[in-house]
Amino acid sequence: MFDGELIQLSEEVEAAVREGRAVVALESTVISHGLPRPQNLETARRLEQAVREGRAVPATVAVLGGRLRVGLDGSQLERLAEGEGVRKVSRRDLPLAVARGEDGATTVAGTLWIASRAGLRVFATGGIGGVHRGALPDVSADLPELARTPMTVVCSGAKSVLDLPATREWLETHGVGVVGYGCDEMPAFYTRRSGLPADVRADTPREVARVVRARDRLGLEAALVVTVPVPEGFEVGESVMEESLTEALSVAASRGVSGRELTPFLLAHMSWRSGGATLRANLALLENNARVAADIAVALSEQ
Ligand code: PSU
Ligand code: MN
Repeated sequence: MFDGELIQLSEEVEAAVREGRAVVALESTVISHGLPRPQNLETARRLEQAVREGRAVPATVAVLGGRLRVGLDGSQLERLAEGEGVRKVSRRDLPLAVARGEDGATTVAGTLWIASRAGLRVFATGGIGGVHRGALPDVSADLPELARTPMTVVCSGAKSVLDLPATREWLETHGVGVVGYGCDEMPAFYTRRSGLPADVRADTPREVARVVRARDRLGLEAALVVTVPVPEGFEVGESVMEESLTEALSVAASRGVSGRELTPFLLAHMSWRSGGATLRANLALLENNARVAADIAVALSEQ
């Protein structure tokens, strides 16, 4: 049985959950491991601000000193952005970080686990993990966690570094619905299109809220993934995308980068190789997704 004592909600988040107000969970791996300094701390603050501008309460999730935290203050965000000794915490890492009293930045999987137990229903991130390319079936723990957590996850699809068709099939097999928010295709993170269909299109927060309520009434436990394309003007050009991705994948393979290191390595290498184009896209889509998530959380709290 889950020991609720392990989770600590900030006062603001606790009050909002208790009163049924709109709350948006935010992950912290992107702060500690996904973005370079100083953009990481600036982004963490900007995402919280974007959620507030949408009239929802931001709840960044992390592990601090072995305690599961939902809703962080400024100095806690700084501690994560420093990154020193911060573990990347996916589902399997939760007991390790708790047992050792460590600091940990939660992935989509880790955040889903904690946020759902804190009573949160909407979560904004950049891109979910998925099935990696290559012979080894490296499948992110994000996927099985999505299959068993009834959360609404707003993202820009799965990163183009992944095997997108395989990731899309995985979601379908495991009952995770994909909504195209203002689009018919699943976006591919840095680019607006993937050639892979969403299950349904929604153009307003209310339409998304209707699907979420139906899912809940049916008692289905899987997440609903709401995919939002990177804002126009920040999309990464096709040739830049192809070149930086091909190189990142081959450098990762030649250096034997794998496991938890792989995703951060690919993102950093592509940003360097693209002259920052992928980083600019990443920042733009993160902020945009936080805004959309706030709108959906508000629509959900209105009934
Ligand atoms: N997308 C990003 N930046 C990130 C990640 C995703 O733009 O830093 C992180 C998320 O936290 C996601 C994790 O949950 O990468 C997936 O890592 P892995 O493939 O090791 O499960
Ligand atoms: Mn992996």
